[in-house]
Amino acid sequence: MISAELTGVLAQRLDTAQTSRRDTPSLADGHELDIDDAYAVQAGLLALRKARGERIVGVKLGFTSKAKMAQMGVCDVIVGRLTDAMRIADGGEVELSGFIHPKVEPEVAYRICRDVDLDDPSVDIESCVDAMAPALEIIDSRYRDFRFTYTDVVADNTSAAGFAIGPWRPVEDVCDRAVRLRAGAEEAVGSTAAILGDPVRALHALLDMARRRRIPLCAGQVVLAGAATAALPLAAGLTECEVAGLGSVTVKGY
Ligand code: 0L1
Ligand code: MG
Repeated sequence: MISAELTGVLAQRLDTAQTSRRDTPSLADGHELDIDDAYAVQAGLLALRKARGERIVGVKLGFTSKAKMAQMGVCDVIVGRLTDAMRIADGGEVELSGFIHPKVEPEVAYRICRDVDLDDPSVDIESCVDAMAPALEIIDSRYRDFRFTYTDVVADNTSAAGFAIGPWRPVEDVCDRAVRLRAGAEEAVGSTAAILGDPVRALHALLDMARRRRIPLCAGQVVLAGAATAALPLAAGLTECEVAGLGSVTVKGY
């Protein structure tokens, strides 16, 4: 376990990388972090954002596909936090120079409608969400050349950098819906089944992680359930995520 002082130093290093748009080497080059250390650095990073006036508006899950878990050699999802500064309006503009090397993922979002009591063993997480929507997540690893370890990415708030949510609609079963991501000239197609087999499982995985990591889940917050395809580079021009039956959400890079 690393010291509180080093936790603060590493959080500051990642925060500076994000705010200056200059990448940083893997924390694993020189430091041995375990997963608890990594979440502590993430908390330090969030504290720095809050000190600048940002508000937590949601949570996100990462490594929700078998392919990504296998690539990272892990069998657990990771969780990060979304702030109001990361929010982009549906159809809104995104300045590419505000990031280091941004990529975009097509996702499904849920809206939490009541505070979740993490200590209530009988809590029904599915009844704590009242709406869902197609979503885009912008990820922007702060690590040089995308070279990072499992603990690195957790410390880096799971690469969270931006998100846009399409029109909310009532929650329905979307276990295997076609998903299309267009990002400039590139396109990726997939299925919501890539998100833990069914995006609703992301809610249960989130509850488990929130209990283990004491992450509050509050009414009004957004949950990004995970990516339905591999990420594409965020490019100038139109980026669109379309989920069959749910609709679409766009942003415009410039
Ligand atoms: O799936 C996710 O949202 C986590 C992304 C973290 C890894 C990356 O930056 O590629
Ligand atoms: Mg994601």
